[in-house]
Amino acid sequence: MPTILHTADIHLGAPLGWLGDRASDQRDQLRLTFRALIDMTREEDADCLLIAGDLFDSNRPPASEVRSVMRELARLTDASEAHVVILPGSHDHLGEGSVYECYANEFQQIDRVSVLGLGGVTTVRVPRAGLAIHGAPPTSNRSSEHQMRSLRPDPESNYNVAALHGSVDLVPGAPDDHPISREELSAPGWSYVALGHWHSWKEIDGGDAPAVYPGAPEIVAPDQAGSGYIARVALSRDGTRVTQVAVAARQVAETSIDVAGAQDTIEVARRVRSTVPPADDTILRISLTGLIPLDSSFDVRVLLEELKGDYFQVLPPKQSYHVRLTDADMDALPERLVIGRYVRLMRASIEKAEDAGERDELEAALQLGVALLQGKDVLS
Ligand SMILES: [Mn+2]
Repeated sequence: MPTILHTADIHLGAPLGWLGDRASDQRDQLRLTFRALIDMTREEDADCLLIAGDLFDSNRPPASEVRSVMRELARLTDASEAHVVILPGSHDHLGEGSVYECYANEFQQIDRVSVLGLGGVTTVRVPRAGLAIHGAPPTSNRSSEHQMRSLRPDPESNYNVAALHGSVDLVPGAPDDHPISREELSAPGWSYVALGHWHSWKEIDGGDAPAVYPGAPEIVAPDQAGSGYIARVALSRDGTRVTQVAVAARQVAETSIDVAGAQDTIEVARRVRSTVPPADDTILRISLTGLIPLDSSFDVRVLLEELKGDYFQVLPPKQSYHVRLTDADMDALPERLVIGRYVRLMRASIEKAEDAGERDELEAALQLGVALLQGKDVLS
């Protein structure tokens, strides 16, 4: 039974600045994950490793990045009968000066490695599997061209696979985001549609053949719940079976922490750790909510320091908590201080509020104003 390992959006060489001082560790991980896919293809004796766009994060990756990909591809094809089919994507689109044009000779010299579109080739055959893979890659970062429209299944092959890098169900207002229509996906004669561009696992319903976005195999952006997979595609006369296979070394954990009643940073850190257990493969995204006591010594910068080392990385928290002021707290603020004057003026306004909506707004402004006057970083 012919099998394909389908991946996309590896984004080798991505800057990953959002990871701060761990960016280069994650760039290394992208290479290691790619290497693991090479090993998996060899160990499973898959017929084809299919990369549906954005193998590279840009068309000008450092030479060392390209060479390391070449080495891995040669390592695979030396040790197995697998074919590797690469579809250029949006970041690494095909064209003059693109990474695939610049290194065209080197890519073509590796046995059984094909770049779709290079030299005008839009069909690659894998004879031992009776398989034909088709793709007409983007030639620019944005395009309103429909890649699927020029592809035709080969009647001589047992199985036909379309590889596309683009958007099924376009975001409104982005007609040039490499459109793919559902109607195109339901064209007859296809066994599988290998999609790339969307970074989370997504199965597109409606067509005869399964159409799947495997998503990025390793995290490349913070808002990617659902990435970290590849698709294992088994083709047979009875139909195509797609399995979701987890491959990522790291994942993003998102959590909302209620800071209510926390007297200090240690207490907030304890709440974080009990919600998301420390793990060095976890990228933590926290959002802080609730009302914190006026006399709390909680400090976000100290929290980040405190949690550093417990996780792979802790991203700067989203802060939507407020400092809670009791009536007694407010009475205790001396009127000669700006904060005391502010509280008294705001309370007078709240008393004169005309309706509940206005009162709520003024109360929120009071809490926020007090936090700001105390030098707390509540606006970021
Ligand atoms: Mn893309």
